[in-house]
Amino acid sequence: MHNKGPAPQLHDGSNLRIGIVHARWNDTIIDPLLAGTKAKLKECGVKESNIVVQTVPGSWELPIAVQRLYAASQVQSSSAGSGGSAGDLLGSSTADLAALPASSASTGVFDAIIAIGVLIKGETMHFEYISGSVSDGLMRVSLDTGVPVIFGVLTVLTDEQAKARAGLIPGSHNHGEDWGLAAVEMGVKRKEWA
Ligand code: DLZ
Repeated sequence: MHNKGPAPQLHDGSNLRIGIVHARWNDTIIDPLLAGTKAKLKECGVKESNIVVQTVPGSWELPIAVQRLYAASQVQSSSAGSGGSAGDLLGSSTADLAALPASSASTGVFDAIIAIGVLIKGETMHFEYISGSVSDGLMRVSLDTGVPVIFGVLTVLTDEQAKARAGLIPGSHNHGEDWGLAAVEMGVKRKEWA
């Protein structure tokens, strides 16, 4: 059965700064989800230099990474011009930062952060513990900080279900696109509601 999401809304993301944190588990599913997310951000006008991508080992690490990335952007914003970056404060790998042209890496508080992970149920209770904690953790970070955190975590029972949500099966939809649109809409609305 296919769940119907909301009709896509395109908002103007040209003034937004968006963070993406993704897990590295299940990378064959993560990669197309990340690509779909970024494609929609750009379609909404978000500049490449205003998209900061960080990685963590697995989905369990997503809440702390989102929290630190946001906190780092606040520190960086209040000492603008000091030359640091949110990535430095998060302790990111240079490989992640290398994805951004150093000269164009923007500074400022994130308007929204997208957390991307793929949890596939195995034979043990890992799935249940991680998916519950991660969803609770991401909601908590969002409410505690006031930054919209987009829930880009697939919690699926099979590889097939994951592929069908990453656009990897003919005719299927890439959910990353929805996450990109949601981030822009919530980033714009957050500014309006400030
Ligand atoms: C350990 C684990 C397992 C079994 N499955 C997944 C998964 O399907 N997706 C995912 O993102 N991460 C998984 N992990 C790793 C945990 O999220 C975490 O990175 C480790 O337990 C280290 O804290």
